[in-house]
This record gives sequence, structure tokens and C-alpha cells, in this order.
Amino acid sequence: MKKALVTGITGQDGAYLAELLLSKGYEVHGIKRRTSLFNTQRIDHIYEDPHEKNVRFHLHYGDLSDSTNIIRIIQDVQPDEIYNLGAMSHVQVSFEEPEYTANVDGIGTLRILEAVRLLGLTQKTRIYQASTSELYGLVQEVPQSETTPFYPRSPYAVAKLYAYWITVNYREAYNMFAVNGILFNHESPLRGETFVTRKITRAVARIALGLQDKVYLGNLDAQRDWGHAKDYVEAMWLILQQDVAEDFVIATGQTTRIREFVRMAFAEVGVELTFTGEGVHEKATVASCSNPAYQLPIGKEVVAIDERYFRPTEVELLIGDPTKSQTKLGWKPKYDLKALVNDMVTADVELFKKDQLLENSGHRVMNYFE
Ligand code: NDP
Ligand code: GDR
Repeated sequence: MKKALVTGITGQDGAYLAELLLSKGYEVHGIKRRTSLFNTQRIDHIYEDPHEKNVRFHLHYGDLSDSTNIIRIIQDVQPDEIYNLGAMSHVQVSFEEPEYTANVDGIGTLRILEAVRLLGLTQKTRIYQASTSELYGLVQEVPQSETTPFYPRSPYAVAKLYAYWITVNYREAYNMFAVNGILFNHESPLRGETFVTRKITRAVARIALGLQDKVYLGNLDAQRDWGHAKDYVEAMWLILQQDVAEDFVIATGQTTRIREFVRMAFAEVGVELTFTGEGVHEKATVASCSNPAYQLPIGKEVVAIDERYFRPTEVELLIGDPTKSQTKLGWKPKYDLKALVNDMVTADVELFKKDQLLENSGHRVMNYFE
């Protein structure tokens, strides 16, 4: 039985990847941080009581900022594959926590590589590094491929640039199977609540159900190449199964503005929008509402702009070239953008129907907008 170690197992990708690896017969070990409240909601459905027999899913306390614990866990587990998904993954927050982001997202990757080397596992353990389309940053070339120059535009992206190159360096210096998946944005119902897609689909559900008045967003002109996280974790696994250690871009090859995502998400609940105004004065109002279950009056403002969601330096356009992954990995996504938006809005409507029940019976429900 192959053993995999996943950092960031409590995150969106970690949860889908753990499911995939278990379905392929792996023994899966995950590193989770100690938190004052439980943070395992995304993996509770695959949790196994360690007191049972033949358990294939194990959690270890740890943190990418602590090399002692990284070394100990890798020594104990002796993994065949490590998926380094752990990171402070929010681009805007990285401007507020730049040093922490560098430590975890940059040096954290070095800690994993160096632990594998020090423990003499260079020829046993394959390492996947969660690299990102944010490396491309300021547009140098479109579409962006494995050969496009990098120009990172945030402390997050700069930290990930270090992680990218240290992975390449350990591969070349020590003949390790250490590779980068350069993944473009991928979303799902498990997406963190403060990334723009999930923020929008949550707001759509809550506005339709009468739990929220409107949503405040930032730059609606940015363009992203969005796929579904379920498809993207398949690519991670494929990248580690190749004969040759190589880096791959994983993307759909389509790009869409944030504004269009907003339009598509509201359309899922039968609401058509009218956008008016420019820059910080832009807003979206209800043009029509075809679903009688949602009583949204024509002209109601549902989207407004709040300047604090603008970033000091922005990544305006991402569009990936998936040619190499399609030809060498045989990877092809199952979800298109419409199916992704449908999956996310449907899940959020179901989620917030519970809040609606609570609110209707006099309980206070909270929503955090960040
Ligand atoms: P999430 O933010 O959902 O998950 C991040 C995970 O990292 C969580 O499990 C989090 O733990 C953990 N983590 C954060 N800080 C530390 C730390 N100091 N030590 C150990 N673990 C830590 O991210 P995604 O699942 O969306 O992304 C997975 C990886 O892929 C990340 O590295 C991200 O940067 C990268 N990436 C993501 C893309 C995307 O579109 N989703 C695209 C390209 C790259 P906790 O739950 O406790 O917060
Ligand atoms: P991104 O994702 O920065 O691409 O990083 P995010 O969803 O945060 O932003 C995408 C774009 O939307 C614009 N935007 C807003 N963003 C947020 N979060 N909140 C808003 O209210 C808002 N309004 C507009 C942003 O300016 C940006 O242009 C994600 C993360 O998963 C990274 O870890 C990963 O590496 C990259 O995707 C690929």
C-alpha cells in the first residue's frame, strides 16, 4: 500500500486530494495545525477513529514553520509521496502578513525538501509542490505556459517563487523527484469563504434567501482562468505518477472577468442583473427575478464596490495554456465554468437554508464579509 503525506489537508485541495488518494487505496497521512476550535470540517466525512483496526487515514499535528516536527513526521511516516499544499494562501492577506507568508509558503517548502534529503529518502519519496499561476503576475505573455517568465505581484507570489525554484534546485542538485504543479485558480463548494468566487456564491444564496442585503467586492475587471478543484487534484496525482520529474501548468485555457462570474452566479437563482457606474461607483441591481421563491424587487442593489478589496498590486489577467498537461498527462477537466458555478451556488443555497430556518425561529445568524 502506498503512503502519502499531505500538508494543508484541512484546506480545499487537501480535502479533495485525501478523498482521491483513499479511493486509490493509499494510506493517507495529513498534517493539521493546532487550532482553538476544530478546523476539520472539510475532512470530517473521511475521518477514521485511530482506535479502530486497519485505519488508512491519519492526522498529525504540525506546522510548516517548524522543521523539527516536519522531520519527525516524515521520519515516522516514510511516505512514498508528499503533497505540499499547506500555505497562507490568500493573496490580499499576504500584503498584511508578508513575513509569515514567506516563512510558511517559501521556507516551508525548503523544510520539506531538506527533511527528505536529511532522512535519506531522496530516491524513495516523491514531492509535489503547490505552485501557482500567481507566479506570472504582471502579464508577460498570454496564454501562460511552462516557459512564460514569472513576474510575481504580491508577497504570496514572491514566497511561492522561492518555493518553485527551491523545488527545481533540489530536483537538479540531488536527483530528487520534486515537481511543481503550476495550478491556475480552482474553486468548489469547499473553497475558502473569502476568495472571490465563494464570497460571491455565498452572497447569492444569502441574498436570495433574504439573509443578506448586498455584497461588497473589489476589482471586477480582473480575469481568471477558473476550474473545479476536484479536477485539479487528479492532475496533482498524475504529475507524481510520471516516469520523468517535470513541472506542469494546469488550467482550462478560458478566462473570465469577475463581473461575469457575478452575473453567472446570480443567474443560477433566476436573477438577471444590470451593472451601472464605473470604478468605485459601479453597482449591480436586480433587472428581473424569475424564481418566485426569491422575492427580490426590481432595482434592488445587490453588488457594490468597497475600495478596501483593491490590492496594492493586482494580477489583471490569467489564462493558462494546458497543452503540455493534456498531451503528456492526458489530463482533461470534467467541469466547465457553468457547471462549477452551478455546483457552488447549489451547495451554498442548501447550506444557508439551515441559517434561514434558524433566523425564522428567532436565532441570530452571523455572516463575515471579509
Ligand atoms: P486553502 O487556504 O484552502 O488551504 C490551505 C491549507 O494550508 C489549510 O489546510 C491550512 O490549514 C494550511 N496551512 C496554512 N498555514 C499553515 C502552516 N503554517 N502550517 C501548516 N499548514 C498550514 O488553500 P487551497 O486548498 O485552495 O490551496 C492549496 C495549495 O495550493 C496552497 O498552497 C495554495 O497556495 C496553492 N494554490 C491554490 C490554488 C487555488 O486556486 N486554490 C491555485 C494555485 C495554488 P488551516 O485549515 O488550519 O488554515
Ligand atoms: P487569487 O484569488 O488572488 O486569484 O488567488 P481571489 O479569489 O482572492 O481573487 C481573484 C480576483 O478577484 C478580485 N476580487 C476580489 N477578491 C477577493 N478575495 N475578494 C473580493 O471581494 C474581490 N473583489 C474582486 C481580486 O482582486 C483578484 O483579482 C487564488 C488563491 O487561491 C491563491 O492561493 C492561488 O495561488 C491563486 O488563486 C491561483
